[in-house]
Order: sequence, then C-alpha cells, then structure tokens
Amino acid sequence: MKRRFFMQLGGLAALSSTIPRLHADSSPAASFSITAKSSEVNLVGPDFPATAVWGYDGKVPGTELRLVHGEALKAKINNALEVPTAVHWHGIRLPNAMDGVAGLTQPAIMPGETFNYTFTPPDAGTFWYHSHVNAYEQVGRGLYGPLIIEEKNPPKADRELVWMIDDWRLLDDASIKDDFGGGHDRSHAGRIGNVPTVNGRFRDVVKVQSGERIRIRIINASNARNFALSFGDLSPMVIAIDGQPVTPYKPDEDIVIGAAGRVDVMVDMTGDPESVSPVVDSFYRQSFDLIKFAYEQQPLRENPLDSTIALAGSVIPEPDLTDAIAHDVVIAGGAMGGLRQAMLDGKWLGLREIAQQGYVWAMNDIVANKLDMAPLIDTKKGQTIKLKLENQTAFPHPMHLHGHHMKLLSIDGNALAEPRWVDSPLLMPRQTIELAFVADNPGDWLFHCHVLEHHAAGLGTLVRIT
Ligand SMILES: [Cu+2]
Repeated sequence: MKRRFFMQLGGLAALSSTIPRLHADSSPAASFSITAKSSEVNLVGPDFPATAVWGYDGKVPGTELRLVHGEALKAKINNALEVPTAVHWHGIRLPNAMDGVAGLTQPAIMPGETFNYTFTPPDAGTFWYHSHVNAYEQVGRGLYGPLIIEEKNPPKADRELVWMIDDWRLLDDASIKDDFGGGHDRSHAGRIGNVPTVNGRFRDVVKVQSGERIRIRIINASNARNFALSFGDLSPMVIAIDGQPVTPYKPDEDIVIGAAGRVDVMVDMTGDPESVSPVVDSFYRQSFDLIKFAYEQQPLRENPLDSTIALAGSVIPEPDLTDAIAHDVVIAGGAMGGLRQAMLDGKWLGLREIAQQGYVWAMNDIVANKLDMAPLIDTKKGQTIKLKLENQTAFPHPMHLHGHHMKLLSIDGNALAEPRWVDSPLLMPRQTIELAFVADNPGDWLFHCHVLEHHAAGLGTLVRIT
C-alpha cells in the first residue's frame, strides 16, 4: 500500500499524528487535530541552547498533513497561543470560507478556541499550511507545516523527502531576534535571517545510497528569503512547480524557489559511496551549504532506474485567451523604488506620509492598509483573466494569489516554451510577467506579496469573483 511505503520511508511522514479513516458519509477523509502552541526546539545544534518557537503541535515544521488525492482534509486547529491565529492552506484551490485569512474569510481563532477546516483538495501535489494572522511574526516564529497530497499513481522512487526550508533571524544565544516587522525589513528585502534550516535543522546531513532515486519536495517557508539551489554533480529533474506537474526537465541553472514557492525534484544519487556532496544556495551574494548528502558504504544499485518520472497532468481549467479580460498591474515603492505618492484609504498621499503609517508599497498606486479593501479585479465567475505584472521596484516579490493557480505565459516579453501553473511566481526586480487564469472560484481572494513584511507594508490587493 502506497501510504505505508511513505510512512516507513518518508522521513517526516512518520510524524503524521492521525491516519486517515472512513467518515460517516463514507467518503474517505484524513482527520487531524493540530495545536498551535509555543515550545522549544533545537534549531542550531547541540552547541547552542534550544530556541523558543511557536509551532503546530509545538514542532518546526509543524505536523505533516498527508493525504491521498481524492480524500477530504478535516483539520481541527486548536489555538493554545496567547494571540489570535488562523490557518491558510497555501496553493489549495479550496472554498473561500476555508482559506484561513482572518479578517477576510473568517474571524480569527482566539486563544483557547478551535476552528474546523474541511475541504477536499482538487489537486495532488506539494503544498503547505501557515498562519495568516500577523504572518510576518507568526510564520517567522515557526507556524507552518507541509501539506502533501499524494498522487494516486506516483512515479517510482526509492524514497521521498520533504524539505521545508526556513531562514531564522537568531541572536547569539539562538533565541529569535524579536524585531518582527521593522521598518528596514518592510522597505527592503524583508526579514532575511542568519540561520537557514531544512526541517528545523541547521546544516543537516542526509544519508543516501549510490544509485538511489529520491523525490524531494522542497517548500520555502521563509518570510522573505529566496533560494537558488545547486546540487553539484547531481542532475535533479524538476517534476513539479508550486505543486503542479511540469514536463520533467533538467534546469540549465540553479533551481530558484521564491518565498512560499515549492519545487519537486527527482534525483538519482550518482555520487560515490562514502562521499559527501552539498546542496548549495547562491541566490544572494554569499553562497552557503544548505544541507549535505552523505553516501553510505553500500550502493543500492549500479545504474539509475529507467522508469518514468513524469507526473500525470494538471486538472486545472485552461485559460482561453480569446475571451480574456486584461489587467495590467504595476508594483511600485520600497527603498530605491521611486514611488512619489499613492492612494491610502482613498486619499492621495506623499510617500513620506504613507511611510509614517508603516506602508511603503503600492499596486497600481493603491496601498493595501487593510484586508477587506476595494478589489483591484472584480469579475464574474468563469471569466478568464490575463494579468500583466510589472515590478518597478528594486526587490524581488513572490506574488501569491489565493484560491487559484495562474498560468505563467511570459517573462519580460519572452513566451515560455511550456507555460506552467504557479501560485507564487517570483517577480524579479524590474521584471514583467504575464499570467492567465480562469476565475472559477467565487469569493474575495488575497493577491499579495509573500515577502510577509512587504504584505504588511501595503503590497497586496483583492480579487473578487462573484
Ligand atoms: Cu514583495
């Protein structure tokens, strides 16, 4: 049975707190009861004290939620924190009331209270869940976890790993630096930390065998840090981006994973027995080893498997561009951004006045100072939307649309050979991308930068579908 295979071999899968069972209505469901609470975990290693964090079930990452495509997810969230919270299911095309944006799609879950989320994920793939209340602090303190929807017929691999990447800003005693949402982070690159972890461990080592084929689901849970990963002599094949299948390809360059993004790779471990090889990040000026593979003495097999690694195609409705409504969206502001004035609460204000209220970014000259703002896009259900997104700022912005995936059509005017589905495309400085999607999911949906400090500083809007 597939599930058992993963439970034995899937690393974090063994942490799942509840196994799926049949429900009263006899449709298959996976039920979980998850508690958001403070705890202590050792992030940096034995030479340092433990770090006080907030985590789902007290863990970082939080309890892995894993179900098989077609199963319903029933997640009871218990809030044992001293602050309100809510859970967003990132990348899932779910009913609006389950989207977890407190103040927009539900009231916050108050301390001591619970909330039941129930929905059936329509897509298999690699997703995650995280707090959507003061996210720049709550996610920054550890409130995130993997959400894995297994394909019914996954490609063959010897093993699967889930790598949830984070980037912590820690003091010398390994405690979290308590400067969330500060002015510099809001107006520059966001909260970039100093301790990158994989699954809550700094400089982790993964034991592997020569010849092994491993599927790695990489999830970037950082507040702001983007990654560009190199696997050295290995040749990872990308099989999915943001949870959606792509025709498997070998990337020409490093594998870029913006904040909130996900990439699934299939890797044949072709290194020599007893050798060690790092996975290196070099998105920013200083490159570093994120994690290392250490080969065992015994190879598993001499030659790599030759079975297919392709996933079944996506089931998202294809946008028909012939009847699309076009929206051009300009992102402006931030340090070195040249934004002079923008609309805040319906009033034109100079950047200085806007900044005094903590905001520095705008979409089409409008600052998002609240969640239930006037929508930038207001459309009928079923309408195809074509979005041109232009980044006039000096910083990268991973732009996340809730409740939908969008097809990435072009980058700086160059059409993609194979347009791909994304929910958090990373828009580089001065870059323009074109996207299209069918607005088929009714509700008020956030469309915002997933550099969480940028969203808090005004970089977001609403898409209303009625
Ligand atoms: Cu941003």
